[in-house]
Amino acid sequence: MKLAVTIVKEAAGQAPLVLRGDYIDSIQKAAQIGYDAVELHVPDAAEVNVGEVRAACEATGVTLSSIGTGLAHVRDGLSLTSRDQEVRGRAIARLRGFIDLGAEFGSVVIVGLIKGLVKESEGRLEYERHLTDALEVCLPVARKSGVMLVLEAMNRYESDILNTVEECVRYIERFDSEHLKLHIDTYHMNIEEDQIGRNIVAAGQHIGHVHIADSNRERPGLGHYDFLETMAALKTVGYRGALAVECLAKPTPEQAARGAHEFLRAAVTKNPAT
Ligand code: LER
Ligand code: MN
Repeated sequence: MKLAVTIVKEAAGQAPLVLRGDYIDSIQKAAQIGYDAVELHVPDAAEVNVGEVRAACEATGVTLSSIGTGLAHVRDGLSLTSRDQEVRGRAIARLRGFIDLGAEFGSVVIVGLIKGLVKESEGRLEYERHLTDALEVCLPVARKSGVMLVLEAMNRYESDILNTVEECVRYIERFDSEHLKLHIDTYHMNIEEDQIGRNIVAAGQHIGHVHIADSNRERPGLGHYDFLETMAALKTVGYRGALAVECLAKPTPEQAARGAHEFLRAAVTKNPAT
């Protein structure tokens, strides 16, 4: 299993994104620490200099496992389920841009906060209709580009829908597409799941991406989350994607990245088949 760390140019201090600043510096830092990959968070794919990022990846051997798209919602207010048709249209265009970027690097594209919230939509039924319509537009684009979209199960305090693994799997199954998978996040699962290991195993082949933070969203090792149980469950389902560290950048971004890497490397070693 590849270890990845989140990178972002600018984000709020409390955002659970680790290495901050210039992408090229962060890719180099991730490589120095020993990460196999980075997860790039950006509000708009058009803000990424593909040539520069590709050169940094080639020079360091670090790959771009995943693209985080939530900043399109946080910074620019875009939502696939907005009551405003024009906003939905811009969100879909933004997601298509992320798919094109994912195709350049073989990255999965996260559909997390860009989904929007029910309370910002016209209502639950309309929310589901708009989300389904948006995915029906984007999935053929993803298929053509060989990109996987991953729908993140997020806890109730951050999202008023699609909180549990089971709820997300039920929704994803409607599409019957190899290009739409489940994205789990240990921090969210710690809040929402009744039994984490069992529910990961039940989700099985649907799992397409994994975020890692401890129960308190600090780097793994600083809370009470049972990472060995999650690793064993991921091994059982044959998960081969990245474990991407998305945790608070404390006490400093570099210390969070180093500490998380050290902890996860040891956990993966205890669980050799991962
Ligand atoms: C937000 O809590 C989160 O987990 C992000 O991955 C959403 O894009
Ligand atoms: Mn997450």
